[in-house]
Amino acid sequence: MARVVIVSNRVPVPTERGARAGGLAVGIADALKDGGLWFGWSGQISASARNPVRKIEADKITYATIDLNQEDYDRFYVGYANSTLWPLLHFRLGLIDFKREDLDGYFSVNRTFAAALALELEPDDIVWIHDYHLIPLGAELRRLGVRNRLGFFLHIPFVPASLFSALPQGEKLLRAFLAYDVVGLQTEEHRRDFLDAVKQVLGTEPGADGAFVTADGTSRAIANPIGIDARGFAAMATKAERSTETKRLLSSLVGRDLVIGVDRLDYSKGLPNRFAAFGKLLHDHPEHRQKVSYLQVAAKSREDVSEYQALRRELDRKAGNINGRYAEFDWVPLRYMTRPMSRATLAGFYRAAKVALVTPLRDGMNLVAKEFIAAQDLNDPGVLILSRFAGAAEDLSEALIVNPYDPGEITDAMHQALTMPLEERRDRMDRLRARVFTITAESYCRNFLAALAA
Ligand code: ADQ
Repeated sequence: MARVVIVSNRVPVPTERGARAGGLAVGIADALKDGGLWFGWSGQISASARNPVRKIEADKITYATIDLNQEDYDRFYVGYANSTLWPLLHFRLGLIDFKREDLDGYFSVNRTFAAALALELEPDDIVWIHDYHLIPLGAELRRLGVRNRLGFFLHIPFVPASLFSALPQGEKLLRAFLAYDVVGLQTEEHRRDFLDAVKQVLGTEPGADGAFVTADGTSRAIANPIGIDARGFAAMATKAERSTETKRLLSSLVGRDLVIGVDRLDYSKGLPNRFAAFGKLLHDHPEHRQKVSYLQVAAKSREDVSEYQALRRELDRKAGNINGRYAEFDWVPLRYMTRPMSRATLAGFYRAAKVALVTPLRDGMNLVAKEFIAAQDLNDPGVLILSRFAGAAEDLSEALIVNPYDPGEITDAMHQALTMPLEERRDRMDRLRARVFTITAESYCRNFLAALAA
């Protein structure tokens, strides 16, 4: 069987496994269950950057990483990837901070990755590249003569062609997708928008099956939603029910209902609107005062990007306002933390929660929604409130679906969830679980690799 090579910006080298927030690593690890190579940035910034590949072997997997230098990091990662592509592909044109030197840095780091990776490849390897940091990597590998099967998966949304056309030199980026044999997107909507952009910007007419002819052959765009290891997560949640952390949380609630939110601290996640919705719940429905506690875990992320610093100040202020207005000496309505938590601790907290708030303004998929579902106890399950703009909503229609741009909708859904009869909660959760246990990390990896091998 051909060796699988995974490429992602960050590599979860075993020593730091589980240490950081981010769904990508957990979802794609399954592709390497029979061993293989995982290649990418070490997460280190070193002066002598672009130094040779460093390798660590563990569980039949070779982890191969390279460092970036400060300038690479600023232009490629902070600049183009996170200050141009991330806001663009989350429909936030106003937050784009485009610089030509960032674009150059982005392509240059992709060339460096390609040069280092090409030396590691064997002729039969199947290469699967992940996410928006590395879109041009396939084309750079082809330029070096690499003939292997090359696949790419975009973890974040794609935008309609009219939005995409705002990207300076967008044609150059879009053309880079054509080097791949398979381009994977999270949902049918993202796939349609991608094919539409290919057609409008490049004038290449895709076939009904998502195939389009390129200079090097044929590419195909597929929708392949990512999932989680639902069984594993459910088992972790059941075990965590008896953990010290869950016990401490429950005793601090003294019988109150728990509303939970878990996100990276990111403007795509819709946190200010969520806080506003909770404030409105306490205002409009005084019967919930002192009866619920909302725990928001918002792990700090991309602190070098100024937009994230501004968001953090905004949330600090909003959390202070809510607590200042509604807290009692023995009740804090909003518990807001920016420290990350271990997955096991979170699993226990999801199981303890009556309501989960997953209300991004845009999200490729959103794995927190799926983790919350997998963690529930069917005897007394919680209720998921889910934004219609999360990729997960395409499949999880039995959640309470809201438009997060209207905090009032989130408020109404919270009230409905907090007062929902057990029978209805069970019925909804039963159906949601069927989806989450069918579309898993395993099925996601299997489907993509099958499409790539075909
Ligand atoms: P993210 O934007 O990081 O991922 P998400 O899908 O929710 O978003 O994955 C987050 C992962 O990190 C989950 O496994 C979650 O448990 C963990 N996590 C989140 N917040 C945490 C916190 N505060 N503390 C500890 N752990 C935390 C991107 C895309 C998503 C897409 C994934 C995978 O933006 O849309 O679902 O990739 O494709």
